[in-house]
Amino acid sequence: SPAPRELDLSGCASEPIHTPGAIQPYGLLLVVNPRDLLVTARAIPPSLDDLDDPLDAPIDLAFGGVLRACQGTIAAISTDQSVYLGLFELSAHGLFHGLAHRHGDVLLIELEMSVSGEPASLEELYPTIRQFMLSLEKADSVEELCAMGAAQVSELTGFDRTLVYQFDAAWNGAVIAESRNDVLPSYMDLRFPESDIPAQARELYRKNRIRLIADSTYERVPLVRGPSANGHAPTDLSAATLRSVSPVHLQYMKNMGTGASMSVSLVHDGKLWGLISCHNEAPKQVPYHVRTTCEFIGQILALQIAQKERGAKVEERVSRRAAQMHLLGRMTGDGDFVEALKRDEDHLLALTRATGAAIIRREDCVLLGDCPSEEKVRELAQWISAKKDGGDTYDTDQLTTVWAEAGDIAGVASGLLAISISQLHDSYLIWFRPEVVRTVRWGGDPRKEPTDGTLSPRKSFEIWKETVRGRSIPWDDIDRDAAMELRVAIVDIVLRNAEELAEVNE
Ligand code: BLA
Repeated sequence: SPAPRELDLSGCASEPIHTPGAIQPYGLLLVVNPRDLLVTARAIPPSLDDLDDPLDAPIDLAFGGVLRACQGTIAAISTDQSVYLGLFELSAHGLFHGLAHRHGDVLLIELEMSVSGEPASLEELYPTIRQFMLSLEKADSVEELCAMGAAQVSELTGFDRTLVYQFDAAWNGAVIAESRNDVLPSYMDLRFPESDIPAQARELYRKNRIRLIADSTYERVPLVRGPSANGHAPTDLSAATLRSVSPVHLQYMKNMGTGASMSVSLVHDGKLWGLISCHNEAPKQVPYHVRTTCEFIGQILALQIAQKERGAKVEERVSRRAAQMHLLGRMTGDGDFVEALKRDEDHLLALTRATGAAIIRREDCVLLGDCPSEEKVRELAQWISAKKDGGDTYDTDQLTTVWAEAGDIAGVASGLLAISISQLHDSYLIWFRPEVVRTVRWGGDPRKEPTDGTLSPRKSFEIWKETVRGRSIPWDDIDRDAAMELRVAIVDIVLRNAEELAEVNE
């Protein structure tokens, strides 16, 4: 299919990639009726076309009866189950891995070409898995875990570049770890828009945890149906290893100079967290047992990531609490809380992970770190006062879309988190966060990418920048809780000071 010249991304998520009606040519596929075990459709690549056509025959007769011995196993497969059938010899074509998947009323049987010199069994790879599990205990952070995962998959497979790709809350992604040789450029730290891996692809990858595109220039092998499949719905190839992939994605691969790619899903709590994504300049077929090992490594990694993230959240709350303690210490030691906060800018910003803060109290307007101008901040305080409807806090991660007067302050103040600090006057403490794009650098080497605006990582990066324009990193519950706790302390101190003052005046 031709390269899309203009990037109309609206259709991306509606391509039915689970029913491509074709396979990749590194094996063959039979579609079988689970009730009578008749072959209702088949896809056989030209390299294997001297084999007898099994269409509309019982599978025990296919290819000289190689599948006869496992007929019972095949018949017993329950729905949504995948089973490894073993190795099968197809006349002069050598050994093939047999895989069977049952989905609803359809059985898929794949015979995938083996690779010369490949590991003979999963047991052979077990020591590697064990070693990997042990080494993960030494990782201190999610990034370190991912770097170890990338290194391990790279060592097992020999891909030119192996990276870990993490999704954010809006399904944009970032490369957070990488292991590579010098054949392909580095993608470390690069950001990509949601549309690069559209929703239906993410949903498929959540369920089917690994996929291999062995040669991005392959000729798709059409699925041919016999008369018994006439009028049936298109065959769902979600579970098939050989599923032919989206032509849009194949174009993307060609544009970025990759001849082969493999990706392993990182899923936890039923959610796609990210991918281990591997690229090779030349075509590359990863042997079945090596792929299964990578899939296992992906599962171990995802579990460890989940555990680290939970730990990191606890640590984050502790560090906010420490900042809060510093601020409280100062405020109780100082007669005026504004003066106290002014003198501890670092902790005030660390409290909510902000880059700027403003305190507005009647005539006072104190600006700390990166803030809009005083005039703008005063206007903003008035807008917040009208906006928050009696609540004590207000926050947004896209000020320019909610406040028409925001003008050109998005750079320093795309995000704001405000607390009201007086019951009587419009007094506020407002924290600011900058536009996300400011916090990110483009680290890629554009040499190998087309400059005509067609699909490529560089183009994607441009699209990503558009999707996050005017947005900051969103505020989370840890930020909000820290802000609210400071508010309680301030109101308390102000109240106490007022009472003391009243006593003095009596
Ligand atoms: C699939 N897109 C993918 C996959 C990746 C990416 C990793 C999974 C398939 C694979 O393993 O190769 C994206 N690859 C990346 C990114 C990097 C990378 C971000 O190396 C960066 C390091 N893709 C587009 C656009 C569309 C699109 C604009 O860029 C929409 C029209 C579609 N991508 C698309 C589709 C799939 C896909 C449809 C699914 C392919 C399939 O499984 O059939």
